[in-house]
Amino acid sequence: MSLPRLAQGKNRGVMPGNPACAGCPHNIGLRVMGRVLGTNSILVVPAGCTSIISGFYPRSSLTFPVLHVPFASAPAVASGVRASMDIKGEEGVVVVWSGDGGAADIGFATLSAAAVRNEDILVVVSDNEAYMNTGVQASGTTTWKALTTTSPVLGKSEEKKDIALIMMFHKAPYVATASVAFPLDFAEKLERALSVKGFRLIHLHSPCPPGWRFDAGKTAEVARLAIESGAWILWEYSQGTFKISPQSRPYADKTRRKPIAEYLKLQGRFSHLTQEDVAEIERKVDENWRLVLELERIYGPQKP
Ligand SMILES: Cc1ncc(C[n+]2csc(CCOP(=O)(O)OP(=O)(O)O)c2C)c(N)n1
Ligand SMILES: [Mg+2]
Repeated sequence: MSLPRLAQGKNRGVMPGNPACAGCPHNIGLRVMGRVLGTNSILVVPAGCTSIISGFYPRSSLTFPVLHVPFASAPAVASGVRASMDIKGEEGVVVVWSGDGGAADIGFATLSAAAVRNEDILVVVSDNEAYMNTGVQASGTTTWKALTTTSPVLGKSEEKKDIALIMMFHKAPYVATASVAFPLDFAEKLERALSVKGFRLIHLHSPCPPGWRFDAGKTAEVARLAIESGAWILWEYSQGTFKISPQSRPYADKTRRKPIAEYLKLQGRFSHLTQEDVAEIERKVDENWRLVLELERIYGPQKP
């Protein structure tokens, strides 16, 4: 991907002065997406913070044409938009821009069905690990032990659902993880997704200052620490081949990872953790790495 293309159009994606909270990760993701996708795309947005960020009709802070749709329907609506564009012979990319609640929980049935039908759509799940727009309720992707307004006092008792791996095992043509701390990696993955036909999904890690309770100036720092501690792993599965991304590769070696406590201690949602909890989270990180390395062994460029 060429840098000049990324640099074009300063306010592509989302314009300044919109109603997002300070430090909002969705804003970062939308901006990167706007620069890569350009004007030849349409966004289908289920209910979530982005419905608010886009503003009230007839104004819009988003530079894409946007369809605001009921929560559970976004991938189904996108499939219909794609079909109608194909009938009319119209070019362009149909993108579902969804929160984690919209994709992994409430809209999961239509997401799974669109993947099974191999619809020619791109889904970006901006995962802030809770239902933020309605006041930080736990979602399927909220991390174990995180405090939310619907979790027990000691934090969420269930595990984080891995929506990217679930979609990979739909045998979708393109599935990747990304992070708002690495906009160029996200941009390159968007570009590669655009070169593939069929169902594509990018799971974007999006730390949320008010929801995770950290300083609004630290969004990128928290996202970066997630990578450096190994808690979030960047990888790409394209047309049957699985690869760990270069930004995450060093952290396959456990000794190079930052202590998970450095990532957790910046976030108020983990302020109640005991040392045993932190050790257990570290163990889960190790386990996840073993899984991802095994996936690369089986589905990697040098398949057995
Ligand atoms: C069927 C339905 N249930 C609940 C709601 C209320 N609601 C609107 S936005 C939202 C939270 C969305 O969470 P997520 O998809 O994670 O996006 P985020 O706000 O975190 O960006 C909820 C529960 C709704 N609009 N429709
Ligand atoms: Mg969310």
